[in-house]
Amino acid sequence: MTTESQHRLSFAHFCKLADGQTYNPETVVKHLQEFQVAIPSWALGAGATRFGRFSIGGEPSSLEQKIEDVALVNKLTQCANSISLHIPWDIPEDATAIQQFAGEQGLHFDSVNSNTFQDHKNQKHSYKFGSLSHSDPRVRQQAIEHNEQVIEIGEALGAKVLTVWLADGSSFPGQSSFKRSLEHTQESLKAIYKCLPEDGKMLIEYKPFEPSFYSMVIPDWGTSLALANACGSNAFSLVDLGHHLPNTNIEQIVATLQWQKKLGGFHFNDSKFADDDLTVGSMKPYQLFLIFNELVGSIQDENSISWMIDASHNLKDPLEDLMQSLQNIQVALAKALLIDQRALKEAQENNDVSMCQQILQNAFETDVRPLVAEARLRSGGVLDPISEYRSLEIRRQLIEARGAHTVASGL
Ligand SMILES: [Mn+2]
Repeated sequence: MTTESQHRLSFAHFCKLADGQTYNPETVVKHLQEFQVAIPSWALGAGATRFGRFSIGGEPSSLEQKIEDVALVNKLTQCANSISLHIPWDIPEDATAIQQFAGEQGLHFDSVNSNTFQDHKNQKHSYKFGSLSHSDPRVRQQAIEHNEQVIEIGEALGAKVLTVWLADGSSFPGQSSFKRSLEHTQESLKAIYKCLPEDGKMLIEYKPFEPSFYSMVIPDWGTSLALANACGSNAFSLVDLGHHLPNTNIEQIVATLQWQKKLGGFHFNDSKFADDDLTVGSMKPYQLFLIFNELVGSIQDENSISWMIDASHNLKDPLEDLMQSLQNIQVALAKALLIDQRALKEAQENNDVSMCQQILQNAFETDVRPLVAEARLRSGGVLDPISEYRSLEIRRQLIEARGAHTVASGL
């Protein structure tokens, strides 16, 4: 474990070595302090596979408790000042009171997520065979109205971003018509889009497979982009790192969507196969760095992308998992900010392939942890969030207060 005085030494050492480099450590620290990632309300309990769920104890059982958990993560890390809600898992009974409660803890609501991938209590029509793409107009209308309700809840909470992810698809060839499903989806999304507030945004998330195995109605960025374009200027694509087939060049997708000015949201996680929802940066940190290399332009200009962690698994303490994810996001961002973009452009123009690789790897191999810790300390966080969390025995206290067998709402 690094002590505060060791940190001072390593930060001073980093700054000294940065003499003559193209980056300014102070500027990187400033960018790190400004970069905030939303925490979803479903990432605070033990996640699950479809085979089982193992409670970790002390899980939040109300929206207030979820807000308290996010506030705790933010207090230690100072880079997670917003919360993203899943409706209907977390419908606030009194939106004004909840917004105030979150505000008192330094948090705001970032985005609201609709859910038409499972049937809700007292719902008239089933989503078993789809929602916005369903062959039956009554089901589509019900799903549209659900999204409208989510927009309203978001507005009451000060969240202007609606994220739509559809589980719609087919598991057997011939089960549904690709074209008709897309036409229905487009028509439904346009109806939802009309209900957005003027400064609201709609983010359309894609996924190549699962829960449907033969086809998903919105399987890729191209389909998501086409639908966003059909809706209007406030509709965007959302990239979830786990929603790609193995070996997909996600950084290129990010660049393409930025080129089209249609990258609106980003869900961080990591995976070995596809939607594994593992800790950000735990599997492919170089890929994360390359993605941030594409993103740094928009981070430095104007931050209009909604950033969120979308991970949930069943082994670690979820709060520790979130703190590790946040650290890895900041590390990847800091490394991307070290890249000598001018030299990279020159090497690219000269087709100097070795130098291009060298420039990226020089940045990637730099230990930026002193910069990340410095940013955290300057913002009022702690040097080592997980050590602090463990030495304060927070999980033990949560179990004492909430019980050993509580289960957070969600999957
Ligand atoms: Mn997602």
